[in-house]
Amino acid sequence: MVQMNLEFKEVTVKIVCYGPALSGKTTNLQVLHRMFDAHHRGRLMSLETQSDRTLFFDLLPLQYQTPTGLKVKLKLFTVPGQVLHNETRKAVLTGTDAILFVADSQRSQALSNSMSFKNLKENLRINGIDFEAMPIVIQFNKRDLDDIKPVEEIKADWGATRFPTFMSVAPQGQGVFECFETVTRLGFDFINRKYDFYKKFGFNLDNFLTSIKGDKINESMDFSRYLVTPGQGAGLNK
Ligand SMILES: Nc1nc2c(ncn2[C@@H]2O[C@H](COP(=O)(O)OP(=O)(O)OP(=O)(O)O)[C@@H](O)[C@H]2O)c(=O)[nH]1
Ligand SMILES: [Mg+2]
Repeated sequence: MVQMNLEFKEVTVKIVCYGPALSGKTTNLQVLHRMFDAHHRGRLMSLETQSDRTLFFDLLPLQYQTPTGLKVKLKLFTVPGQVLHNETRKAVLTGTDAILFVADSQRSQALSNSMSFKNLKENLRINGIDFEAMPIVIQFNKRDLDDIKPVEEIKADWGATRFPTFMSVAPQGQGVFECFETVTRLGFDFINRKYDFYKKFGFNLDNFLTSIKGDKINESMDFSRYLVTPGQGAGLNK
């Protein structure tokens, strides 16, 4: 749930990267950290075990100020995907405004993907968050590997969903910013529908996105190449 502090003219939005173990959630944040404008990004905080597995979470904070003086903070979190860390996943999901679900495209990971998606639904329910209303973007990562599910098969498995769905190769940055931008648009638009946020606070989402983009992003962004399905009724402002 968005935190609005009118006294300090501050808004904090939270987006969580969810998904099965080793699907590439931490990699998404590492790549985004490199892509974002240095003036707007904070330090990427990662709490890992020795073998690079997320033990608690990663956090990438972004800060931006509107010309009217409103401070906008965007906090990007990852959850630990390993099954045993469910208590941490529940805790990280608290108060989330939108979710990027990072799935692993390898055939061998199909069951892990669907179990993780079920786990997401259950943990949202436990947190008292309405799954049906939650803005969600799906990323099928690891498209560079062998034995991945073809796009047509993924579409057939998942059916027509409301979730915009992208393909990615996270370490190469392919599809990463596109997912980030889409989930951010959905999250902010969702908050705006509830709080009339843009008008009340003089906030412009396009200006925000333009400001936080580093130079590299404009060169590499390619929605049509990575977007597989735009989702139904996603209400994208594009
Ligand atoms: N080939 C390939 N490897 C990837 C891709 N994305 C991530 N990886 C690799 O997969 C491994 C796991 O990536 P992480 O980003 O740590 O995965 P995670 O989802 O954060 O994993 P947990 O923290 O355990 O939940 C790392 O070795 C990454 O370099 C991809 O698109 N292609
Ligand atoms: Mg991780």
